[in-house]
Amino acid sequence: MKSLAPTLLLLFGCFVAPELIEDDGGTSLDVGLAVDGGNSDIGRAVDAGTPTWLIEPPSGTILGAASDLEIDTSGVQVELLVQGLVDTEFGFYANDELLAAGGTDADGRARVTVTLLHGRHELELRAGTDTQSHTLLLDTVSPTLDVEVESEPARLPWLTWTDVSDADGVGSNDDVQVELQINDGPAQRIETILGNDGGGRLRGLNLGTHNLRIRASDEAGNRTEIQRQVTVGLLQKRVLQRAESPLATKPCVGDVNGSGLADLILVRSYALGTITVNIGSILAGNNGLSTTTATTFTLMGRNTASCLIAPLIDNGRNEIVIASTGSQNDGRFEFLNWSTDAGEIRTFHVMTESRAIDGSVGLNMAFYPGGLAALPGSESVRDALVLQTGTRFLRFFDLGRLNHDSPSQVSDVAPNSLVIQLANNASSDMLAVGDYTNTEQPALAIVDRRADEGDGAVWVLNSGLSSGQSYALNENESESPFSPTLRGGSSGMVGNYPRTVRLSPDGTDGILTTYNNRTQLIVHQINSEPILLDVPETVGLISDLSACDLNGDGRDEISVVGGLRHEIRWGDGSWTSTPIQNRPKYTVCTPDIDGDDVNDLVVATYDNRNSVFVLH
Ligand SMILES: [Ca+2]
Ligand SMILES: [Ca+2]
Ligand SMILES: [Ca+2]
Ligand SMILES: [Ca+2]
Repeated sequence: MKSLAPTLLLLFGCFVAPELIEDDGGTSLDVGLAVDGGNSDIGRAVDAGTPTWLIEPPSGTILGAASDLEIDTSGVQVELLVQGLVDTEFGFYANDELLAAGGTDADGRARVTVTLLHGRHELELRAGTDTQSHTLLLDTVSPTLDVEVESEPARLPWLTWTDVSDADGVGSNDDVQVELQINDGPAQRIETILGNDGGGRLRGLNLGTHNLRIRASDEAGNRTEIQRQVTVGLLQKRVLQRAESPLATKPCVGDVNGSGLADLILVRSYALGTITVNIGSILAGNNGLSTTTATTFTLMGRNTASCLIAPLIDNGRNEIVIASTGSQNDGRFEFLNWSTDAGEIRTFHVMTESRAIDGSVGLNMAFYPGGLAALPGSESVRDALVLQTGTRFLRFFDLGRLNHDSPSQVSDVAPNSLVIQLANNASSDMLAVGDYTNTEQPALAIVDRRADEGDGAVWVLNSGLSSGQSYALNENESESPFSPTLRGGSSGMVGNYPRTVRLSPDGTDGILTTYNNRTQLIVHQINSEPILLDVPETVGLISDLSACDLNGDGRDEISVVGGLRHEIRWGDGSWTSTPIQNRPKYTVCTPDIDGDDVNDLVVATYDNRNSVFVLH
């Protein structure tokens, strides 16, 4: 394509600002090609014995930047290809003024050039007694376009485009296509990316600054381009608390006060002489995290082991479950209904059975929707609260039990519950819930890195189990359905900190764990080869993982903390380190905590203030 735009500026002056013009060799409607090389024949129609002249480009054509036009300083030169009577002289006139003259050859063909300005041109071909009108529209004016973008760093920066018009008197005012190109990616129709409302939020961008080109093109190919930049950022806030003792458990998150925003629960342990006191605190989600002050509540158990937030009661919000050891080897699960007034926090609790095989609480708790089969006389599966009681047992606790007054017991006599014996001792985090089997029903993954003599195995349960039964996970193939669904196959292939991860928006969930002695990651998916993910060495030995979509594109980001620092793996596979480097310990993905409709991250450290940060 010839360099049209700069010459047009000479011809017509500054009809658009120079920085908005781009010459990038875009698509060209090459009107000159119709008879180039003499091979094609534009033909000669005969209508009732009257010769009709064929002219290219045809009458009504809109010519512009997309056409292969010859330009000089006196106007836009348009080459017309003519076919009619042989060896005949002709001329093109506008208002009786001769614009171009020529003569056809022995094949009846000729080429002439007319010089035109922007606008509609009613031409007339005169050849002997033949006359024929011919309209050409020349559009050298680019469309209008205005673009605004979010100026502050944001996770999903917004972009609006307005004033899209081509009201230049030639052709349609509205036939304008707007495209968006992000960095070096392909240009796409902006509506495909941001919808039809003239604005939207840019998804799938990693941390950092991104270059945007927004181009409006009219039907003649004239373009207006605007360049903008947006910056994707994570804001970091430190949670303010009255006390600074170490966290007793990994933080847990969920909307416990019904505000629609997730809340953050932290449990810390304090030594008072020989007594350990557990204090819970809540940072209520709030718009923009304008407050990061946490309020506290008291817990009864001795040593807190784990924390879970789940919809246990049908009240449109979540409850808090805290598992802790009690006195005399009794474990204890406390269920808290949050209230803004600490004195009105309603607490249920259940005890594990003293001196029995399942007498202590473990780390593992999970909310497993549909984990319990329907009771006789009912068709509804029931949601299960999965609690680790004892080193080798999981109990599916029936939530209806929460209507009973505490204390009650989690034991063999707990109504409508069931017990699963694990293949090995469970001394670490081993449960995850997700859509691993591509069914409507969420599945429970029990991830045991000790199974198969250290190769590791995963049991995936995806249908409700019957109340009152005892089950045992078995490593042998023959004992379906309680044999492993996935096996590591070699040492280190099934690791620690199992989490649910979705690597592509239309895939199924995978199970993410550490790999290779906690220095790398692996994703297991049923019926697929595992996917290895290299972790930057700067992380050190991995101490916790979480996964969720942080930039709104349906691909989960993975948050990794290790002995040395905190890094995020973006959905496209690139890594970004955050400023948190002082002994990061836990990382938790949380549903939106600050009101921007995007998931957020919590990172807790063992620094000298036991800091907890929210990255939002
Ligand atoms: Ca135009
Ligand atoms: Ca809330
Ligand atoms: Ca993502
Ligand atoms: Ca958010």
